[in-house]
Amino acid sequence: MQSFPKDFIWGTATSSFQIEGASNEAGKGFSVWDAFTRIPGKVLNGDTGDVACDHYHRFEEDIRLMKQMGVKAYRFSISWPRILPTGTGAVNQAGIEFYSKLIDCLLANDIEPWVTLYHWDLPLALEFEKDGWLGENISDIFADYAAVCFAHFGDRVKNWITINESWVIAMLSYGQGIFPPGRVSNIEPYQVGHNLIKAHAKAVDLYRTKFQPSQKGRIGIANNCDWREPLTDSAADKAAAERAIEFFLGWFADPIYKGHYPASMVERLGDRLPTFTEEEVKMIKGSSDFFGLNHYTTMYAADSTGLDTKDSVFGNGGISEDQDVQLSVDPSWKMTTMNWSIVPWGFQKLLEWIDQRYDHPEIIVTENGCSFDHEVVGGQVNDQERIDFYKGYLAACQAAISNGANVKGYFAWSFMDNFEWAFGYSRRFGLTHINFETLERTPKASAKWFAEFIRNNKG
Ligand code: PNW
Repeated sequence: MQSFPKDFIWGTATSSFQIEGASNEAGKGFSVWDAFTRIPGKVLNGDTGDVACDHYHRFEEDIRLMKQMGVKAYRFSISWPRILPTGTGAVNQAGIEFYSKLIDCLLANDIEPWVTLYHWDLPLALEFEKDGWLGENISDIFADYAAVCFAHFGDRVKNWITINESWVIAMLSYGQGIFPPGRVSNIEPYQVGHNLIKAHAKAVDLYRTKFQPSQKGRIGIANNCDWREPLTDSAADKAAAERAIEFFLGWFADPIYKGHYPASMVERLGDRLPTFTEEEVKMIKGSSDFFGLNHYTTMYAADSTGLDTKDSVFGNGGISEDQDVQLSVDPSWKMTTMNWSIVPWGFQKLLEWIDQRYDHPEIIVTENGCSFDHEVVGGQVNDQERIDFYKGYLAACQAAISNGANVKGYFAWSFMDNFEWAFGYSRRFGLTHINFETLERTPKASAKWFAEFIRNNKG
């Protein structure tokens, strides 16, 4: 494999609810995930985020391990209810102090903080009082919270990500109902998506006008997308695959890079798709300093016009009928324990698709990784499958760069095993193994491999 550019950003990523624990400590308010995990049947084995990886108390040890891994950057998220327990109003000083110490410790170890403002742990009070992401003023409320973070941490944080995976929030929380608030609708996801885009743009506008001139950082958003490969060479299947990616990534990236939703969505959704005012378009267009991408897998896409795909297991959130796309996988593709197929070439194609559609943006891969459930044996975790995954996906990333894609950074998901949402602790994405009973950390073979890879690619 060719080496990566010299200034390439190598990092690992996590999120607050998935690792911190201390869910009811030091003034923190509850989030929608604290509540959702209490509803019987929502999370596998009844797992909660009460302790998680106990990162809140062990962050220094974790940063030591990161340092050993040689990463130059660490992407983590701020828990909104740890900063503002009810979502608005008074600041919880202990929350500010926690993230302040975390940031200082990273910088002292030459690790650049990449901070996500929202990785799904909405303050519960906002769900009760303001209808969460469906609420009319939620985008302003989010921008106010963002400003608190810029004001307290922006002197040291130079890389901001507003929202993690708007698609997941819209589709899994309001389409399929498998994430909080657990709603099932084919209208609400589009309203929520609309509010998320406005929230992102308002936070960016505030950063650019009030903070960026003195703090001189960058701000963007992290969207997720799988690759969709046409099942056959037919024009109908090619159009279906394109449409599927537009409904996935174009939904959120087109407004930011082009100022409007994809035509395929406008045509198919009619008045279920809200519209932006001219003033909003001005604020939204150009509101990302880099293209954050989370990528995990690939599926085939076929045109399913006229077929009932509503109940398909591969439907997108139970509202796949909006797209008329039938998804499938090749049975020869190897799968992770999430049942996500390992298809490195899909990653290359997606990076090149983004490069072309959005006119050569700077791409930061804000998440890529896999779940395999290897345990500790004789003090070691031999996760060869994870090493093979990273080898394949990093080669694909390199190939996209060789073909001209402007990829500038890569964050492995995840630094350590953690709370994998509806799957609880039963899925392991980490480069570091966690024993969830003793909370002992053990770097996996993949962590050593990744460290070596970074070393060899420093140029
Ligand atoms: C992302 N899907 O979630 C998140 O950013 C992480 O918090 C999470 O741990 C990681 O990927 C692995 O799941 C996703 O259904 C959840 O397509 C679901 C989907 C995609 C990403």
